[in-house]
Amino acid sequence: MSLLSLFDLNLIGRATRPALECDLPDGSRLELSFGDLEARSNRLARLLRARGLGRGDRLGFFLANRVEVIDLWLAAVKLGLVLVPINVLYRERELKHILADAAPVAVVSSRDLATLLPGGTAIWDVDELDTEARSQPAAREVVPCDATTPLAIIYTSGTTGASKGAVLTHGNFATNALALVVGWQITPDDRYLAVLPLFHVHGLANGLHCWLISGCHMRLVERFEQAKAAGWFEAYQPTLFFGVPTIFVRLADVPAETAARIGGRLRLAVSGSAPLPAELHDRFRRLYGSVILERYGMTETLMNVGNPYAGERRPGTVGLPLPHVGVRICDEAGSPVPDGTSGELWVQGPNVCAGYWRRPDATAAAWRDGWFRTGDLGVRAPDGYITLQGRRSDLIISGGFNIYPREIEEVLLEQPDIREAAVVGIRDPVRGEVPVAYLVSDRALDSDALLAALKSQLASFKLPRGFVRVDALPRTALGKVQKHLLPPWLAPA
Ligand code: MLC
Ligand code: AMP
Repeated sequence: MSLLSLFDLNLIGRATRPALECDLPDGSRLELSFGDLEARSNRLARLLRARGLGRGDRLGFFLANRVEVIDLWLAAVKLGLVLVPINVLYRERELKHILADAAPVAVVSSRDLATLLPGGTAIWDVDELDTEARSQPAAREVVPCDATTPLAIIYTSGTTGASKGAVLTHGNFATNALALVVGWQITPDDRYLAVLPLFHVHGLANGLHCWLISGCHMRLVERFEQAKAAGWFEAYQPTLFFGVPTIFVRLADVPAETAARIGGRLRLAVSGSAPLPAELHDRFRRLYGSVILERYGMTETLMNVGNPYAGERRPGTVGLPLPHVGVRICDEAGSPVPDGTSGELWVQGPNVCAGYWRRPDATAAAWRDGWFRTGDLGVRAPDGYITLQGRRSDLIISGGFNIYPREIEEVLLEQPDIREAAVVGIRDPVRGEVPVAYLVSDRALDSDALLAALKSQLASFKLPRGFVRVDALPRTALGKVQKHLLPPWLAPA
């Protein structure tokens, strides 16, 4: 059964069933059945074919959450296209890199975002596509695909400062979502409130695919907004909710009575993409009466490990490997370590991507004997529960978005008078971590000028919370910066 056959259980099998609701920019509410989604995506697929796209062609999208992303996704599944989702917070430097690397035929974008795309990009306006597609026939045309057919190239932060595209196949997405639909007992009666962005795998591979395969109902919002969240929960009464820890920090501010009402309907709240503090796990349980299920995934592997649906959801741990995922914890030499000993998590399974796009060197470095080296450090308890303990690299995760310090350091080093730069993550009660920059400079630092320079090039979540001038960066005898020896960050009073 292909990925499309799984979607067809609902697109065709439950065509008249309400599938989706979302708000339109004019304030009206759009409600669609699975049959409507089938017809919309067939029309779009025909239009994309008429524009010359076929199996294996790459098409970018630079869009906030909206129904057209779903149309595009379904059309790509039907035509064998390879979509390149792009984070809408990315700016010049990130966009130039992704577009040069993936070289998509075009990028589908909206009027407000398209202006951010580098000059020379072939941009297809999402509203124009939508209007043009309406005159296409609604009957389906399908290019057969199998588990090995690529469906997306998704960019993830690279240790070299430039991100790499993970090539994810129909089979990767199918196995991941099947395990979750069964493992989390998602049924057509569920109601899923979708707030995570569809340009990253948490919202896409878990959220969107669980919805399409289970046939539950989804309310899609453009993005999570703290001020509106309680109202969405109260009005929609979701049974399913997936978030990152920052979202759960925000939800912990909801008045207790409201939270208890929301929690009474909520069957499953899932957190992932960054560590969930045990204290927040506890606070959410007390407020909402719902025990968060924490899970661990990556762009390259989709979801790997999760706390059980039935059974103990142990705070501070990411739980147990999914049924199709092999997990080894290895020492530096690549030998498995005994339980209770820290090591690097290696994973294997049909969820692991096909490799990095046009990066045989990076692919060779990340795979060993059929295992994917995650770069995450962790330890397994004798009963199998895995606790993540950090990363081999100095990756920073802020609000569930990844930041490689090197990327910020490179831009800082391009600024006048900056001779050396080291960016580190510091703890933040809301975002988990935020970056701070330590700089060796010939003159006093002009924070505003530095921020302005960074802002034009990088996503806003990468902007340092502060700049600290130091005389020199601490280095080893071989010249490697020892970030742990930098002076502690003291927030301005
Ligand atoms: C945040 N912003 C967004 C946005 N999220 N803009 C557009 N779309 C989004 N989804 C912008 C805001 O406009 C603002 O910009 C800034 O970010 C901070 O916003 P905020 O309102 O203060 O947000 P906050 O309450 O702090 O919440 C932020 C957040 C966001 C939690 C909503 O960080 C988020 O959506 N995180 C999810 C990341 C995610 O999906 N990760 C999964 C990766 S996959 P400005 O310019 O005003 O600063 C993965 C693998 C796996 O990791 O499986 O786990
Ligand atoms: P990304 O590259 O955006 O896919 O991010 C993947 C990374 O997020 C993983 O390699 C982990 O470091 C981190 N991550 C995901 N889930 C968790 C979690 N539950 N706890 C801690 N870190 C996590």
